[in-house]
Amino acid sequence: MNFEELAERLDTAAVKATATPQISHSTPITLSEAYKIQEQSIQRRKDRGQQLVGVKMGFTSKAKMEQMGVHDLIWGRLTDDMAYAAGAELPRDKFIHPRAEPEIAFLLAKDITEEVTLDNALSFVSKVAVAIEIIDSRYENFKFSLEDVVADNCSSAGFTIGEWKEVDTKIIDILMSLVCDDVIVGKGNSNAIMGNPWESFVAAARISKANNEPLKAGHIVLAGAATSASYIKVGETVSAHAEGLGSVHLDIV
Ligand code: OOG
Ligand code: MG
Repeated sequence: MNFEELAERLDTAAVKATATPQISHSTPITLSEAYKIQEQSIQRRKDRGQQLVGVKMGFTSKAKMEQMGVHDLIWGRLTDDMAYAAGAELPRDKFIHPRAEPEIAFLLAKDITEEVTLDNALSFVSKVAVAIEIIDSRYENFKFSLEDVVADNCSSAGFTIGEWKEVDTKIIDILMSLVCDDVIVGKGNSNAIMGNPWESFVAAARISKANNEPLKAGHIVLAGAATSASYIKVGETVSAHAEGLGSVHLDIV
């Protein structure tokens, strides 16, 4: 099977909300081949008129790595059809087995044309916000290898972003939580994200540039969850809270 066929298989699984077997069970692929498959699956979305709106980082915290048994930083692409307005309804039947994560989002102030470091990172960002990421592995039982999940665009399926706050709003060492109805289902400290969530932004800038897809003004970066992810059910309201950033929710219908 060639990469285009694998990209089509994953894309179709997403469109039809039907799980597919792990690629690695039948076809050994390398990490760079997995990113190639990811790129081709995103190209299929672009061919349908969808647009790239940013990137998401994954496995930036121990909580996430331990939950999924994958121990390397990964990155995926966000397209405009994945975006939901804050407080919107999320139709459960568009997904296979969706999970939610509380995240921090960055909004790019300008195109990235030079090296980004912790010292200059703030100058590339206009706003920060709390966000919910909806992940929905296209693989059966939400199980995958590192290469599988990368090929599957890092399980990206949806996201919503809370009120954008000024870029100097504190995002280091803040409490973050995910609440389903009134139950706290996950909580952690933002520093669980690479010791400092800004490190995730720096990594996103470096990795996107290295892959010829440099971040542009208006793009969004999701830093990765500080907590493990939770399955979401019809009828629930899921909300993410981050100290000082406020909260955002989705109603699962
Ligand atoms: C992969 C995506 C990981 C994060 O925030 O770490 C991720 C997955 O767990 O399915 O989005
Ligand atoms: Mg995530």
